[in-house]
Amino acid sequence: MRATAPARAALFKTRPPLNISRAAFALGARSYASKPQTLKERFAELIPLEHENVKAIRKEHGHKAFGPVTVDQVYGGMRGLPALLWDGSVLDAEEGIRFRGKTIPECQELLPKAPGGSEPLPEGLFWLLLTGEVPTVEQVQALSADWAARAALPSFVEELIDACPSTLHPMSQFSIAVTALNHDSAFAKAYQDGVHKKEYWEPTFEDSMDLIAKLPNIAGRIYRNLFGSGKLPAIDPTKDYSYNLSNLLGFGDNQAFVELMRLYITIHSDHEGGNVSAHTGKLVGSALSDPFLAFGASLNGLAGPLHGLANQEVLIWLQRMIKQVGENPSDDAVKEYIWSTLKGGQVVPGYGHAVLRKTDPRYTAQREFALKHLPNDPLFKLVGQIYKLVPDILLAAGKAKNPWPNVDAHSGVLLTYYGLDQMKFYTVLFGVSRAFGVAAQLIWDRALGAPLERPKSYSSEHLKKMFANRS
Ligand code: CMX
Repeated sequence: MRATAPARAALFKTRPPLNISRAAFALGARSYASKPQTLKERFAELIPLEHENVKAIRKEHGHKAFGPVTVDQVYGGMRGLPALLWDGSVLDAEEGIRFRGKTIPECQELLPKAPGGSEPLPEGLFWLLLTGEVPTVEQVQALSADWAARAALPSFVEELIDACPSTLHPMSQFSIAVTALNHDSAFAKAYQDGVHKKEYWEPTFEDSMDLIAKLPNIAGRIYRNLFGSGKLPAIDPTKDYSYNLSNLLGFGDNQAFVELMRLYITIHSDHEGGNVSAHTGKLVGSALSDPFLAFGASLNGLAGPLHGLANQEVLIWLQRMIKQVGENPSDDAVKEYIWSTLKGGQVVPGYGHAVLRKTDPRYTAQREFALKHLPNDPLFKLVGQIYKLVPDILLAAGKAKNPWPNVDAHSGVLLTYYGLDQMKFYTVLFGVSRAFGVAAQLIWDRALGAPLERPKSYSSEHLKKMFANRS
C-alpha cells in the first residue's frame, strides 16, 4: 500500500516528524506513544492513504484492459477472469500464496510468536492482512486480549448450537451460529440508525473483531456437544487465540497442538479473493450484509467437498484405503486404489487446484511441521507415499491441470496424530481460519466504499446469437 505525497503530508500534519519514510513513521508512532497503537487506530490512519492510492491507480490504469474474456471462461467457472480486488493476499500459480507480499516461510520468520513458540501468532497475521505491516509483540498481545474480551457468545446462540441434532454436520451448525450473531451486529444497527457511508468501516471493524473473537467458543461448543464431554472451559484472557481455541477443544495442555493451531490458522486464513469462501463473503458483503451474514455465507461455500470439506474427504479416503490395502501398503496397492477412485468417477481429494500449478506451499509447511513433530507417524508416512504416486497417476489420467497436493491433503493427518480424529469437524477449523482473510477484506471494502457486485450473465441462446457471425 503506497501513500501519495499529499496523503502522507495530510497524515503528518497530526504527527511531529517530517520528511521520514512511512515505515520509519510507523515505528516512531509506536515508540513515542505511551500505549502501543491499536489495530483500529492504525487502520484509521491508513484509510485516507489507501483512498489516494486507489484514486491514483484508477486515474493511471482505470481504462486499461487485462485482455479478452472468452466464452469458455463463462462456461468454465470464470477461471482466470480478473474481476475482483483483494488486498490481503495474492496467489501465484507456481509459487503459491503471499500474504501482503510475504511467503509462508517469511511470515513464520517475521510475525511475533508466543513465548517459547516458533510458529507465527494468527493475531499478527490478521494485523498484516489488514495493514500490510508486521506488528510488534505488544500489539499482538493487545489483540489477543481484545479478542479474549469479546469471545463470549449470546446465550441464545449457545442454545441454538445445543439444540442442533448430533446428526447435523458441524459446518451447518457453525454456519447457523455465525449467521445468528447478526442479532447484535454493530453494522446492521448503525445502518438502521442512518450512519454516513464514510463511517461504514467502523462498525464493520467492530463486527469483524467480534466475529473472529467468538469463533473459538462456537467451534469449541460444537466439538464438545458432538464429540467431547464436560463443560467448556472459560477463555483465558492472558493467553493467545490459538491457545484458547485449543483449550476449548480439549487440547490446551498439548503445547505441540497449540503450535499446530497457530500454524494452521495462519496458513488457512486467506488465499486471495476468487476462491469460493472468500469470494462469497465479499459478494454477500457487497450488498451491505453485515460481517456475520457475509461470513455465514462463506462457510456454506467452504462446506463443499471441492473446497474446504476436502480435508474431511482426504481422511475418509485414507481410511478406506487402509481398510482395503492394509497399514503398510506396497506402492502397487496404493496405485491401484488411486486408479479405482478415478475409474469410479471420483476426485482424489486433496489434489489439484483451480489456480496452483505446483505443490501448495501450505502443504509443504504442514509437511515440515510433521517432519519436526511426528516423523515416524504411520499415517504421515502414508501421506508421503501418496505424494510420490498421485501426481503421475493424475498426469496419466490426463484431466487435472494440476496434479500436485493442496492444503487439504495434509491437515487431517496432523490433527489425527494429536487425537482430534473426528474428521467431520476438520472443515470447522478451516472456517475459523478463513474468517481472518474474509474479515480483513470486508473491512477494507467498507472503508473504500466498494460497490455492489453485479457481473453480467448470458443465456446459451444469447451467446449463440451474439457470436453467430463472428469468427
Ligand atoms: N482428482 C481427479 N480429477 C481431478 C482432480 C483430482 N484431484 N483435480 C481435477 N480433476 C479433474 C476435474 O474434475 C476435471 O474433470 P472434468 O473435466 O471431468 O470435469 C478436470 O480434472 C479438469 O479440472 P481442473 O481444471 O484441473 O481443476 P478445476 O479448477 O476444475 O478444479 C479442484 C479444482 C480443486 C476443484 C479439483 O482439482 C478437485 O476436485 N480436487 C479435489 C478436491 C480438493 O482437493 N479440493 C480442495 C481444493 C483446495 C481448497 O479449496 O480447499
